[in-house]
Amino acid sequence: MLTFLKYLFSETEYKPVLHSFLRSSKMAEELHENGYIIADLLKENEKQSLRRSYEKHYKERGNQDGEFFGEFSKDIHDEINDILNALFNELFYNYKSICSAFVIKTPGKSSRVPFHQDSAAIDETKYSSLNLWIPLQTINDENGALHVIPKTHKIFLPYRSATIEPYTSEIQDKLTGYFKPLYLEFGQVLFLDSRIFHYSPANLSEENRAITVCRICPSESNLLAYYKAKEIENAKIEVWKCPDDYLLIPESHNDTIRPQNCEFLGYKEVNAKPISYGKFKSRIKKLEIMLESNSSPID
Ligand SMILES: O=C(O)CCC(=O)C(=O)O
Repeated sequence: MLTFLKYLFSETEYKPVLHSFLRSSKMAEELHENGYIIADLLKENEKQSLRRSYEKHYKERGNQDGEFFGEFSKDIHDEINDILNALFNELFYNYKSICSAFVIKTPGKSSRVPFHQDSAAIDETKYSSLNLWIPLQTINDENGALHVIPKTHKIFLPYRSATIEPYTSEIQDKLTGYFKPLYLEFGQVLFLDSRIFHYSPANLSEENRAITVCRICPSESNLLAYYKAKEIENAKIEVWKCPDDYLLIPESHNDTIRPQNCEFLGYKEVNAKPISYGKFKSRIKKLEIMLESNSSPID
């Protein structure tokens, strides 16, 4: 009964956990505070090797209107991790790299990536994961710069997936004027807590925009997938434990179906309703998040 009442009425305010696997406590604190860091860390030969690897693995799809998609495979993952092995060891300890891939925006309007927070891949009540985002050419206003609202990684529900209504669905239209574009040079490294509110406009340049993306987690965390059945009214969130190479296999790419070849761990009885605009405003005040407007101020 108590659990049921808690489920109906409570709205837990989750707090991000420090990224435990970063060797530099200064970096961990900066990431924890702002949700991202940009750093110059790669040697010229590492940048060029990533670019060559992308060119080798990229397969033209021929969509004239543009597209955003990933080139994923175990081979690509291993090749990227070989190139970045020295960097990973310099930056991380007690970590695992669960998916390294290339993501590509081909020129055209349909390459836009809408406002979202990434799906959760681990238990975020205990751990935080990190994305490295490394552009393989300069990022500018034309080719689809990643846009973020700094510090918004602190406003999240740990249970995020394609089948769970986004926590931000009621507020995102009101936040369009607060995004900051991140302009990176070829081979700079963006450390991203991908709970941060983010989107990227379409690539309207003439060339593909290609990125190396690596997802890093604490070594002791289990790779998880959350699933909510559409066909069941008030369905509970199912928790599935996935093999560590799950994101590298084709089965994982359809995240609108129940996870395949994973172990069912149980249900989460939580209030997974989207955050209201009123609640969002009181949360940012409490967290001292200053939204920097590039259009009209928040009312
Ligand atoms: O690369 C981009 O522009 C957007 C990436 C992104 O939002 C994602 O992969 O979740």
